[in-house]
Amino acid sequence: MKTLFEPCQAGNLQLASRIVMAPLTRNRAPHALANSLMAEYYAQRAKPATGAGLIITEATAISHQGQGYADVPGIWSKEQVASWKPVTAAVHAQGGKIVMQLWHVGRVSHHCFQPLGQAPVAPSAITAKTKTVQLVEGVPTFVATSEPRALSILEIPGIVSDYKNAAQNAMAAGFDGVEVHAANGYLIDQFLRSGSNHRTDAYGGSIENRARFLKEVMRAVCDEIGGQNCSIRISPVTPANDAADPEPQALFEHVAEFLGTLNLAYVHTIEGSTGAARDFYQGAQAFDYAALKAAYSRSGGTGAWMLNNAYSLELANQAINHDADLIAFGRPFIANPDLGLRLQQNGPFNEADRTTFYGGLEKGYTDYPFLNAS
Ligand code: 8OZ
Repeated sequence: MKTLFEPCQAGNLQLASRIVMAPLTRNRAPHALANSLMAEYYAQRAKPATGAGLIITEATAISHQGQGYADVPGIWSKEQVASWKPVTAAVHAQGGKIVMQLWHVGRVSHHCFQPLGQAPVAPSAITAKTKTVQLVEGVPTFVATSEPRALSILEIPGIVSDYKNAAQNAMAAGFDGVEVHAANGYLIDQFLRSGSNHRTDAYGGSIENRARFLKEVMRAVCDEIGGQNCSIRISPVTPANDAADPEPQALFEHVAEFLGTLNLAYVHTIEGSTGAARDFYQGAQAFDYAALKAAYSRSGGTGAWMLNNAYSLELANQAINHDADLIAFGRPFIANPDLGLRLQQNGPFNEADRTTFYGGLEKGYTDYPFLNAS
């Protein structure tokens, strides 16, 4: 019997446990800069014996154009790189590991977050039926996304290059690697799915064409910092942010088969509906995750297989003995800085307070009690 509390090698990441802190947007990075409160929050969760074996940062914008929410951080400027160094140092001081999640929101944005107040960009000019978060006098407020404009094919290499630079910047800031955010209806996912991609050029139409942007981004990032330092997050059937495709099985098996050629550290899959039902699916039948993994292995993929979405301790240990190497926990890590210890003892667990998820300061961020202090 394997357990969550054992080491795991994932590419260049030597992890002391199989417990991963999932990426969590918290909207506490004014001016798109990391800060000392964020360093404290991540450091609280960084010790592998009591916290996470691996931390994945909140989604972090690769460019100003990639921004879609109030007070989320970035990694495109020198100032942003400098702001993250104390965060990686604080995590490493606890013996922890941390990778940065690289994010371009595409159409899930509002023009107020865009350079010169322009329209957000997307594969096609189709507005996402979803909301983004603005802070109105400090209060998180959900607002409809703006109508996007379709990217010209000539603009695509520039965005691929933004991912590459962001990956380089993340390594310069002291991260142990990067995770490309290809999930939850953001830009890469918008290219993948037929609901948001109506292009008639080399980036739309067939599965191969819709996967072209993902492939170009992943190749560029891997070439820049090495596949062993790279990973990806996908969500084959989520409806998050209006993500829609009637045939996710063939699409994502194609993607997985490509990923198997890259020598990645890990592949991170959200099962079902992000933050909701694990058994949700799009398409004619339930999604076959075993076939997804088989497609990855078939093409030589040996990276760690990370799963996420509403895992209990029991379900996590089952998965670790069946199809998973790593399990990512999201909301439980918001409320339990020492989630690793609490899982080892099978509780008790603090409940997360939804009202402090997005925006604010210490409250609901760095003030959740540790087991030994409560
Ligand atoms: C919640 C609120 C804002 C963004 C994701 C980056 O769903 C997010 C996100 C989640 O991947």
